[in-house]
Amino acid sequence: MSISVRLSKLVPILAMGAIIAFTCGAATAQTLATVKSRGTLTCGVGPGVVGFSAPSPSGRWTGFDVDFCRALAAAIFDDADKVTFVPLSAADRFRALQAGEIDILSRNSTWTMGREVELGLTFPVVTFYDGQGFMVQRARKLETALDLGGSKVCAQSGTTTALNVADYFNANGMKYEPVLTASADETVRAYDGGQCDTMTTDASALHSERLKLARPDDHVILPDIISKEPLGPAIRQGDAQWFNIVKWTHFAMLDAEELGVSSKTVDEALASQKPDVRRLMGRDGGYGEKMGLTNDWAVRIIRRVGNYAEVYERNVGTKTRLGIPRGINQLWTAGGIQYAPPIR
Ligand SMILES: N[C@@H](CCC(=O)N[C@@H](CS)C(=O)NCC(=O)O)C(=O)O
Repeated sequence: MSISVRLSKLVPILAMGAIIAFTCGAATAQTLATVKSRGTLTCGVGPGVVGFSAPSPSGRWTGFDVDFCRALAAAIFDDADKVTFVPLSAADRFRALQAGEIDILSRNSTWTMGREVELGLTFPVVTFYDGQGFMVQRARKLETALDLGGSKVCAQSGTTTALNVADYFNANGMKYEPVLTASADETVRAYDGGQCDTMTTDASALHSERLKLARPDDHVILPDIISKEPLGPAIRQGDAQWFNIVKWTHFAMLDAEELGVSSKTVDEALASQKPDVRRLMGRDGGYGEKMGLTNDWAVRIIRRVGNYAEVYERNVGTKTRLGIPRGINQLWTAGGIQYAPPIR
């Protein structure tokens, strides 16, 4: 067979491959266009962890994870209410994202390697650095989780929580009996009803779930943190534009805090001559349009939702019922590990 024959056979095959590659790329890289034409962002959230995502009695969703989707909607539509919240259980959340039922999952989900390489998902940023803790009855006067040997341990199925418990008890040569439940409310009921001696999940969620107990003050969260739980939004792989928008929404809120721009000072900031502030406000650089949004995308986020500190303090901070200190979620300039790359 001559080379020309081989090539002529190859060309249509290569062309077809290019078309398939192009259409596949296009088919998966459409999240922003889909959201814009639908007129609302579809956001998967936890069904009811106060401070992170919970509906108010009037049906309005609030919380730290909810606000991330509101920030995205603000960036896209200049309207933080253009979000349809879809409550999802721990076990169902990643399937819903894979199936395209939501545009983004913002549900206290831990970024793990398996969830990326096995599920085809990606976690663009860490919005809340957390770790797993234990809650016990105060009257037991326990000082450390190392005294929990022989416990019945309540945890939610479909989470990293259940896996970490096994690692922790096995590594420390302690016996335990897992009591796995399907929802946070069930876990709380089981613990409050005495079906287990300790309840475990992300420490932030323990602060929230403690409020659901009959007598919250009778329970303490032990100081031990047994895992790394970097929490953040998840999206499907293969949409670089959407990946950038999600990532930079978080970074804009961090950069705004670092530069002292808040929902209260955003109008002043629009007149600032500081180069960093001018780029954040979209007065220089034109990065918003290059990302598929408008150049004032960050202004919209800050005005409608706030900077990172505002979102944190409003939902989970020390002045809320959860009372979680900023801790490692402080900015890097204040001793924490929240660090945003520069907008430039
Ligand atoms: N960060 C862990 C745990 C996430 C999780 O689902 N935590 C439970 C414990 S509070 C929760 O949010 N449940 C909400 C619900 O079922 O209402 C993970 O990603 O697996």
